[in-house]
Amino acid sequence: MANLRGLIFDVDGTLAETEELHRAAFNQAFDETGLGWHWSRDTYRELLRTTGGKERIARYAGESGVTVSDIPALHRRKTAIYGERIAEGGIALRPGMQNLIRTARANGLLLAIATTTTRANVEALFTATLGADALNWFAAVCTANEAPVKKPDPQVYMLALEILGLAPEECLAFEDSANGLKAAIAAGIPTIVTPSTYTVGEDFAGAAVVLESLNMPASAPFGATAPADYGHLAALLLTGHI
Ligand code: XBP
Ligand code: MG
Repeated sequence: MANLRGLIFDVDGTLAETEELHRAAFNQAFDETGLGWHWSRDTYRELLRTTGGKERIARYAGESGVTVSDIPALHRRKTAIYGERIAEGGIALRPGMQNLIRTARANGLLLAIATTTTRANVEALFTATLGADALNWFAAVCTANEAPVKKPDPQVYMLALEILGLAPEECLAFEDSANGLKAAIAAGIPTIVTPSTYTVGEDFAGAAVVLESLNMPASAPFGATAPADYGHLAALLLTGHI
């Protein structure tokens, strides 16, 4: 891959395995509001095909024949619960992610976030993992707040490219889901997929590469020759396979 200048990251499932916390937050919000809904893992796996929490609630309400009077308020409560649970700790970035972000930054690559989740959730995750300041390392932080049309629509990726001022072929996207991959591909961005617990087995046709995880030591230099033990990603990047 020539002229790599930017890395664009999805959040849920890619930076961290957050979906079980999202599911717990949805369920607690449903309890508190007396809806009596409980989303099991199997139900949630199916519901994840609908990206965005508000959209997911609306779909489930529709399929259940229930009218929810104020979905935005219910979703705000879910977001508050999620933030509290993230702040409790216990969530780490996926293997290799910290090193990739730090190494890319040290080597002058631009960083961006392109996610369908709510901005407050991204801030909570960064504060609990890389530190509150780390979001400032990202030249573009594009979330549901800035790009309301959710993946697989490419809106959020197009916005990230616009803010970065880069062409899609100068970037790599990191995704965990088929919907996310479709969005990145539609924006023209080569995409590395690391499937997450909820997305294993989805169709990742069109990905530049599918890796079980990223696993790269902090010392791996972009732009230099990669010793074999620098890990999958660095090796693929530096040997021109992606
Ligand atoms: C994953 C999602 C999100 C979360 C819930 O987004 O679909 O909707 O499940 O977040 P991504 P909200 O992988 O693009 O980060 O409730 O804030 O919508
Ligand atoms: Mg994701």
